[in-house]
Amino acid sequence: MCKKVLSGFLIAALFSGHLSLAQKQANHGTDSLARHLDEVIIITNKSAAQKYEKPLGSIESYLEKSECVNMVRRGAYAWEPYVNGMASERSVTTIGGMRIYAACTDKMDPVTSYVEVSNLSKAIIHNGTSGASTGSTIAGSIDLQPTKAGFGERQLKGRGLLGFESNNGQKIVGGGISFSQPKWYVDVNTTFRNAGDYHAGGGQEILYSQFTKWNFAANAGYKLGEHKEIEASLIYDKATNVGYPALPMDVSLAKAFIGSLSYTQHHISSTIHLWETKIYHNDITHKMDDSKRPYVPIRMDMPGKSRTTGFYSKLVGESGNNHWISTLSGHQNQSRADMTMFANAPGQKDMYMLTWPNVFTNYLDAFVTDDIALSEKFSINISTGIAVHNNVVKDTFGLESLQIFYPEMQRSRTRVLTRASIATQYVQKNWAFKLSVSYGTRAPSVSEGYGFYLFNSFDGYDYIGNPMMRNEKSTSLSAGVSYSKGMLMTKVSSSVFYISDYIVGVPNPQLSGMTIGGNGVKVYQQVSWARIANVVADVNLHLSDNWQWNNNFGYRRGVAALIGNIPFIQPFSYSSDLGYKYKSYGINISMFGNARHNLINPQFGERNLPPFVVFNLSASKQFQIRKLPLMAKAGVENLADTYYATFSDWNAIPRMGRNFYLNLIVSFN
Ligand SMILES: [Cu+2]
Repeated sequence: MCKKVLSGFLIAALFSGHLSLAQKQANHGTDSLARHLDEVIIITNKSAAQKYEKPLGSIESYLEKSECVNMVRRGAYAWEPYVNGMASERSVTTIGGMRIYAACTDKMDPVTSYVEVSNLSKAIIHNGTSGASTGSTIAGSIDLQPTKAGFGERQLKGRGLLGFESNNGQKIVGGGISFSQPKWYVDVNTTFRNAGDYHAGGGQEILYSQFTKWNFAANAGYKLGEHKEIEASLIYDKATNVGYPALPMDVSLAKAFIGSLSYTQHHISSTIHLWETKIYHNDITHKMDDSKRPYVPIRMDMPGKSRTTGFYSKLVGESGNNHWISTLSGHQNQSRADMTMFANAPGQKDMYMLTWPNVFTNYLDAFVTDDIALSEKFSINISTGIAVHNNVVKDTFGLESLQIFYPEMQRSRTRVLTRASIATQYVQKNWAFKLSVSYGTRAPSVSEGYGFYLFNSFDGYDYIGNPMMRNEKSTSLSAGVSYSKGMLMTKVSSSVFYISDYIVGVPNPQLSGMTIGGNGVKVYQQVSWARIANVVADVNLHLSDNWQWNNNFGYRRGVAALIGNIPFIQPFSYSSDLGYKYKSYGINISMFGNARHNLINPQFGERNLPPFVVFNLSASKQFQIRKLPLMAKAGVENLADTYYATFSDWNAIPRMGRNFYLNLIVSFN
């Protein structure tokens, strides 16, 4: 049945003309096939020609434009990336190749929440396991690449940012300065955001949706020799008073320190072009807070902590028609979270639980990828990786608590994770075809393996981890075809993931819940299979030098044994964007919409959602003020002030209503 729907959709997508808000950027910078298979989202565009983007939008709003990423929202801040319809446990997100583990048991702080658009140059999204150099994965990986000044001509550059949004009174202030020399460089940048509650379409105030975020980043590099350099980087990010309207708790503090030191050597030999080694450390602090909520059944304190120390060492080379990259990487993470429930009545005892029992993850990974150009038109990419993954429950009280459910559980568990993929690409005149098969495995996450009574406010269950689970495995097939001629550029691609030993929470009626008013307890189990299919299509028309019309369509379908429909799966969605530019002016009108969300799973708290469509409008102008270039962009989002919620909105909290914004970027060289 699914097949029929998909092929019907493919035909419909090929021959109709809807539109896209998204500006997709294929990476044409290299002839390597692996690069062709990636999706690259440009974040800091130095030419400021970002006519389709809100330049000072959040990093989440940039990622949301990717065809394989959906963002699950629990409020106005820190959205969770779902790659190919799968939750963040099934993908790997890195910042400059660094592994970071979130510190919140309720997913309030995905890795993407600790960076700012001003310190990122681009996001590289790998589909499935091809190109997954950063670790074993099922769904794919996202690598956020930091901006840095780099070595070069002696030059001092600066940038100032100013933004305002009417709907939630968001104020954005930032700036950066960089200095380059042939032998060294240094740059710093900072961004501050402060927002109040937002208002849904129609004017309803969404209480507890405020946030304050301060981000600081710095990079420095020094050339030890003509082809040898060392670089250091630092990101400090601090969010305070963050409301999560879809959850019963807020966050008083989410803080990250992310630092690295790297050594790079170029032109080592005729076959080895580059050797790069990085060591890194990051420290994440997370404090949840319910003190702002007027009524809660019981007051709770739930702090979490995550620390990761790691390295990677990468060799890039070429021999004959082979372009290869080999990566050795490793890290150690420590995740700990606890919960204190304060007694309501005097004389009662407070209750204390370790929700993440000080779990250490030790991980060592080897990965090789090779692009082979078999002819001018035909190329093949082969990649394979193997990792050793070990978990140790350091806290004895936590271990004993879990052993009540799993008496045979050991303190330490080691597993081997493998992955491999083969991809081919054939280019003929205006056509390009690609086909890939990949296999990937993953270990259960800290929550899935060792979580202890983690409340999920969507389905109302307390979740208990299961340390006895096997690896989750996935085989995926993906195919794509693109055609471009004259003003037309069109692309259709599809992927299907067959997952075995799929990890999911299953109700256990024998256990009683901890959360007052909850529905009971779910224990993580493995069901025999799950299938997720994705189809995306683009139809882009370069109508003239002044006019560009982009259209994008997407559809996913996910089903698993025992549970039926997988939650948070995107229904048919479409977007369209018509842009006009003339000299230093730009105007843009865009729309996006979803069909009815009715392939839902009520057991996971999902509800039927009506279809919607929203419209946006923007205008930009490049000024020159005393020789300083100033980019101004003003716009309105959700023009008709439509009230709507999408499949990816936790507890179906409505999205933002009409919002006017103004972004100003001034630069000097
Ligand atoms: Cu949290």
